Amino acid sequence: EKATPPTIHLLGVPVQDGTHEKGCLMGPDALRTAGLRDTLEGLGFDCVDHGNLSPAAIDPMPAGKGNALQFDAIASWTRTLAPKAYEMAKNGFPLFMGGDHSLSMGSVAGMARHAAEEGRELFVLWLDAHTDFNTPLTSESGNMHGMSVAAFCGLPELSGLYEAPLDHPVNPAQVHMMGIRSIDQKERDLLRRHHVKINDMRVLDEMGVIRPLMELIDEVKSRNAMLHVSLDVDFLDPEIAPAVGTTVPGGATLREAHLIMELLHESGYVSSLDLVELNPFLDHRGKTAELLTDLTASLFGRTIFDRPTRRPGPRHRSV
Ligand code: 5AB
Ligand code: MN
Ligand code: MN
Ligand code: MN
Repeated sequence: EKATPPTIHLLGVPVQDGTHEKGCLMGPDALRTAGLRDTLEGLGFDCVDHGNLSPAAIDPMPAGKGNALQFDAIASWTRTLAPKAYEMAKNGFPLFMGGDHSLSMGSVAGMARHAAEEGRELFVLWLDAHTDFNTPLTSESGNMHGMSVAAFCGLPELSGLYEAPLDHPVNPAQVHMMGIRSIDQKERDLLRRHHVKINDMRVLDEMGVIRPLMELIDEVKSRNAMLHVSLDVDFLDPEIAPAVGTTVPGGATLREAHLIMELLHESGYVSSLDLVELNPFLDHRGKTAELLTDLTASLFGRTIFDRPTRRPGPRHRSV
């Protein structure tokens, strides 16, 4: 049976209100400049670039924001992005170009709704130095890019971000994190309480990426679920990916990151992707934007040399 490649829907989401560091709003254009679309078309995919999203205005929200900064702005982005993500998912593979990581509050919520409508569950692979599981009550910085996972998992402190309470919150036990090396104290307790699946850097040091990743892929396959991948630039070691405000030393290597993308491609179960936290203002001659483009190419099947492709999953299979 021949697999049909999905159409890739590129969407720029130039949000930067989730962080105090300015520059993420240039992320989508840096990815365009690095040739993301041409690269994907070169791999045989049809691509549609939907341009950049702009958030619809909302009525200011009176209360319940704790110490979160820019709550209303992030709510506007989220309420605009979630339905857009949901619509794009019906017609192919949505690729969200950030923008800071608060983008995932909308992208994942939209994908979760799409998955539920297809009668499937949504798993999330969170590639990040951070767990982004703060709430307005636990966050020390107040920056909302550190609260995305808590939001799309339906923690009540963040429910005001959405138009209506989330019908399809992601199950925290179905959020698998890799690359983690920075967790805040109160965030740690929350992560434990909600059973988020955390593979910290120690796990990668000890067993590499294959074992924890195949554990996730096997679970996704056995449940015939969909898998959303959220790639924060700071997952990568700052030596190879300097264009990010929140660098943490000791990140994933180039080959670890590529191996993850190649295995994800072979799984055939990836439904959608966030490329987030790219801050082109901090880049060196575009190298981080180019690296993200190369990693995305691996996710869509670029190989170093011929390799027999494994059987694609149902997501990419023609009906
Ligand atoms: B990123 C920190 N936990 O809440 C906080 O880059 C960092 O999207 C959040 O992962 C980092 O401010 C958010 C200290
Ligand atoms: Mn993040
Ligand atoms: Mn991060
Ligand atoms: Mn960051």
